[in-house]
Amino acid sequence: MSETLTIALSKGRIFKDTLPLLAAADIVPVDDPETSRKLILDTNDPTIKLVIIRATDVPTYVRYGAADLGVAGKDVLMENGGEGIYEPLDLRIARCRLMVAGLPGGYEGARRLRVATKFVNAARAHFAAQGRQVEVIKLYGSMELAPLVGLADCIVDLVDTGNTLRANGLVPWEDIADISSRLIVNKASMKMKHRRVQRIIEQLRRAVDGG
Ligand code: PRT
Ligand code: MG
Repeated sequence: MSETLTIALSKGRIFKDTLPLLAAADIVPVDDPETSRKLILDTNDPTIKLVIIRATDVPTYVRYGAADLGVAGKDVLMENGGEGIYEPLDLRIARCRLMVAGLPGGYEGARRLRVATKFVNAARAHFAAQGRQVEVIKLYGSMELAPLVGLADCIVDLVDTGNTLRANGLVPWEDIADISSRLIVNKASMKMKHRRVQRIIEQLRRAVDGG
């Protein structure tokens, strides 16, 4: 009997985009997380389970070894620390850009900029590198509202199509980083379950490369 492997995923776009890659590694979930309330999903392989958790919790499960592998956005890894985990593969899914955005006009006026974001660490690092004095206001969602009601001068948020910015009369001011999702691996699992983990990494790598 082979040891169990656990893979941590979030619902929504990451699950949807990871499915075809997992299928290329012969891993097919038995239940659909969008309709099932189960948090642990069986797969066609009795030794492989998927755990379905919030996107921001994926690195935590992998760091503590509650999951051997996981899929997490680079934004999440930048913000909550990719420390203590391996990041062997860019899966090139759920792509978007981390941007500064605000009302048309951009950086004008000399006063200290107020920035609303859930990415406080990435925002602080970005503006510090520019030598710009900012006050960062932590929000948990709907960042686009902040400049409209005078809570902040600008936001730092993820942008894909730009539709959300446009719908709220905001424009991109600056690019901070290109974002995609990464395969992450627990360090002990990489050693103790080396053969199986390495095999999955290689199968996913081939699928990403279109092979
Ligand atoms: O939704 P929940 O609060 O549970 O968690 P989450 O928002 O962290 O998870 P989820 O599933 O929404 O996002 C998971 C990952 O997908 C993120 O960590 C990113 O790496 C990646 N991703 C890719 C995105 C987007 N594209 C994206 N467009 N995450 C969020 N968005 C949001 C963005 O924040 C903004 O509100 O979509 C809106 C902008 O989209 P456009 O197309 O209007 O520009
Ligand atoms: Mg979301």
